[in-house]
Amino acid sequence: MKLQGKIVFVTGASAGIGAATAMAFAGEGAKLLLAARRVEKLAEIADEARKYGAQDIHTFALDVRDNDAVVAAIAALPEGWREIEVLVNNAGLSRGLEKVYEGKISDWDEMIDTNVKGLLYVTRAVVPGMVERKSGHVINLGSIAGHITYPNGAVYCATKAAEKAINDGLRQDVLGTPIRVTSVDPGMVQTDFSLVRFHGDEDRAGNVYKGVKALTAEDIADVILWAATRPAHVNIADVVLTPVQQANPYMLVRD
Ligand code: 8X3
Repeated sequence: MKLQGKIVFVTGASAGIGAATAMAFAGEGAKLLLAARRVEKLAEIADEARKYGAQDIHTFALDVRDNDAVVAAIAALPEGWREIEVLVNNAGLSRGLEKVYEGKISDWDEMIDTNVKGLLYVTRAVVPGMVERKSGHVINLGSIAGHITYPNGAVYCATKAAEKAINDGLRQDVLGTPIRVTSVDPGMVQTDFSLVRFHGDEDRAGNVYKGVKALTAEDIADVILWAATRPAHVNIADVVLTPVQQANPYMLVRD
């Protein structure tokens, strides 16, 4: 699939995997629809993506947890920006690392509302257009956490297990159309993921990556782009990737 001039919509595009994904598709000459809550960060990402070769860029503020805002944003897309070819459902986060019986309800709400409900809201708003146009590719960000649950991570793992079920279910539901559905499921990626998980505790977040050559946001963007650029008859269902030093959430070898 060639992406020159195609519209690629990335949620959570202001940092990390979302921002790296914007650069990867920019390099293919795509037209980028970039959304995130932080519009100032998004403006910086857009400037950078222009240098990478994006044909055009449209940014807008979006909190995927707000279905009314999602529906309104998609309905308000300007002329020339409505035919979304690739949707990268990247917006997501982890909050807290605690036993279920000690976890913070507000952390759970944030994770479930973003990783599960937000992903569903954006999918529900965008995929009907793909079905109508008989063209499109949904790429969801999963995690190894959706395959194996780890202690103190039950709720985050549950959101990623839900992502896996939604990814598989959507692929079944669009069967008979040319639409493709892919999940990209990383292990340890060095981004702000741990800083967000630990509510800004830099020491704790830094320790997560100590002695490990973790995956980078660019590694993940590379896989997303690879899935999107396979021939139109090829659907990559699921890609699981970890650093070489990590076998699964339990098994990690540090230097
Ligand atoms: C990120 C991977 O194992 O830290 O989703 O949850 S993990």
